[in-house]
Amino acid sequence: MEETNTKDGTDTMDNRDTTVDAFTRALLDVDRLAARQVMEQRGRDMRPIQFAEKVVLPALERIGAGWQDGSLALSQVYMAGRICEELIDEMLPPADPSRKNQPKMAVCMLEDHHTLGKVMVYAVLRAGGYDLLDYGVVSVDDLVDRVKTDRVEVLLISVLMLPSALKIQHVRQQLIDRGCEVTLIVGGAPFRFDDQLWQSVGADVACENASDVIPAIEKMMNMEEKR
Ligand code: B12
Repeated sequence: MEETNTKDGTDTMDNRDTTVDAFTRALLDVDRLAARQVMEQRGRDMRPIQFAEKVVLPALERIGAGWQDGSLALSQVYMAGRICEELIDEMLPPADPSRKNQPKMAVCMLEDHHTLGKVMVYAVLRAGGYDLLDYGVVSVDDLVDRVKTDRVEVLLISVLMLPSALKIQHVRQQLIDRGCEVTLIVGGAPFRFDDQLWQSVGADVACENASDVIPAIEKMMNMEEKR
């Protein structure tokens, strides 16, 4: 059975499932206090990013599946998302004061209002010592204008809807047309469902989790140095 990196090494999948159950229940009851209690209890032996990825993400996926099969209302999905947003904001650490020597970076959601993935990517990078611009929700044209003006070298795009993911190819094409050499790192549910999608929309890298972003950027920087 898979183990997580806990202090005493006792966090089995069963433990984690119980935590996901308790957290999901709290979200569906719109019980912020109970959700926070689960977070605080698990926070003793899980790093914040682990909690976000191993508990928050599966709980929201379960709730999303409930909405798809008609057993839950969109309002429940919405409130669950809002509570998670507040908790993630609170638990992910603030910026590391020692900023890294790094390429100019920006993160955005492309015509998509599913904010949690982007919030996590931004927080992980800031906590890891990277500085980056946060464009929020942008359209293709607006994004390309801003990337050009800000001379962005690495662009991180988060999308959760397939139509938004497909728009990334227009971003890539416009960047080429306007002579911008930009590394595109993408993430979000459509890329988890289809592992070839990132290539077909012209991205350079796809990350499954927010915590994969730092290794991806480091690898990219090492490759640049060797050129
Ligand atoms: C919560 C939720 C909502 C909430 C959003 C609340 C909020 N403030 O974010 C609300 C209720 C508002 C909502 C609305 C809608 N939703 Co919705 N929603 C979800 C749900 C259940 C969970 C999404 C989520 O927050 N997950 C948790 C976060 C943390 O996960 P994540 O974003 O994937 O991020 C992780 C990784 O992907 C990665 N990552 C993400 N981005 C990036 C980027 C980079 C650079 C990197 C490195 C990593 C990375 O890091 C994170 C983990 O570490 C999903 C179901 C699902 N399976 O994803 C549906 C889902 C995304 N929604 C869907 C739909 C259709 C909608 C609506 C159109 C519904 C409607 N009819 O109105 C609207 C559209 C809103 C809009 N215009 O954007 C569909 C999309 C289908 C599709 N294929 O296109 C899904 C898949 C549900 C489904 N199965 O049908 N939704």
